[in-house]
Amino acid sequence: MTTRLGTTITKKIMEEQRQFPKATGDFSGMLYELVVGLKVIAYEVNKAGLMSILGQAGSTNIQGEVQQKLDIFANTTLIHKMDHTGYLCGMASEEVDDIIEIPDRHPQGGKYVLLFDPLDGSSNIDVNVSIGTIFAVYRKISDHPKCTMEDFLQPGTQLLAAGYAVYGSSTMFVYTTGLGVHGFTLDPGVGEFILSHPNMKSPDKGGIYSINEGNSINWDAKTHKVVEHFKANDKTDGRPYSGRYIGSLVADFHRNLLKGGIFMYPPDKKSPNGKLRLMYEAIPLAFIAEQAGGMAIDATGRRILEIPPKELHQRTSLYIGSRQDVETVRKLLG
Ligand code: P6P
Repeated sequence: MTTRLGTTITKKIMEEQRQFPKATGDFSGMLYELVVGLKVIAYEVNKAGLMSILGQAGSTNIQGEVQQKLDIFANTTLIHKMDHTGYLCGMASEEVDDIIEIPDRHPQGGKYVLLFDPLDGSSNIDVNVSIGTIFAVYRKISDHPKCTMEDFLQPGTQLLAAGYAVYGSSTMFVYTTGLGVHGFTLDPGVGEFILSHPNMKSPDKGGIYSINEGNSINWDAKTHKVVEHFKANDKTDGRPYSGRYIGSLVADFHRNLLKGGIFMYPPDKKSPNGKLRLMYEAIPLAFIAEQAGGMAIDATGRRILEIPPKELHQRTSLYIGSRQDVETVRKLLG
């Protein structure tokens, strides 16, 4: 509905559902439930400093990364929010080794699978830097009654929806179902996400490059050439670009989506396949980038959405953002 508050996310989801006459409402219902889960995470993140929920949990995840208490809270929140809805046949999380099946005590036969990074950038939690949640939704494709790995290892071209929440100076929810990218800002007083950025479009060429230059000793010659390109002095081309790197993928991506620019995480000696995760980081953000007129490739120049996944937690290099800037990188890496 559109109230004095503006257009709520409920109304936007319903508007999009109406474009699919055969829709049963399950997809919309699944998105509603997910949004509630994100609100719960936002509430906890935004008061983390006041609770004993900061700091390390004393455990590590499959990535070998030290888990923060909020990592585990966000992961548990999404799993418990979504596992009994009947909309999903399974989930996958950065924090969990294998696929997460729907317990037999809950409704079975869900049509969708949900993949997520429950709290990306969590090393920044204790220093009050923006962090985020990233998600991707596919249709179940296997004819097995329970979900199988085949349902998860689908290329990004098969995505039904993707989005993220960014917990920063305000909490925003940005998503696409293939009908453009829409941004909502949480009105904490009412607890509603209100449409604040309809039909988001990324500037075709930016003025920002985002990369961790602390890794430069591990870069290859082509990566040095790419970074030097954006740092070179060519006023006719708007260079040098400004360097901006938050260290939270969602925050860096969101800034570049709004202002224009390119985020790069190249392969290097430490991370020969890149550091970021294909299934629940690169693919969902690539879907959003392309829907907003941008572009996303890996170091070989492949479109992220066309990379055939082989493993649930596989890594990828990533160059994502304004179309002209990513095209420039593809030429320089060629
Ligand atoms: P580095 C956070 O841990 C993360 O997964 C992304 O959010 C972020 O873009 C990247 O890693 C930062 O990695 O190696 O620059 O610290």
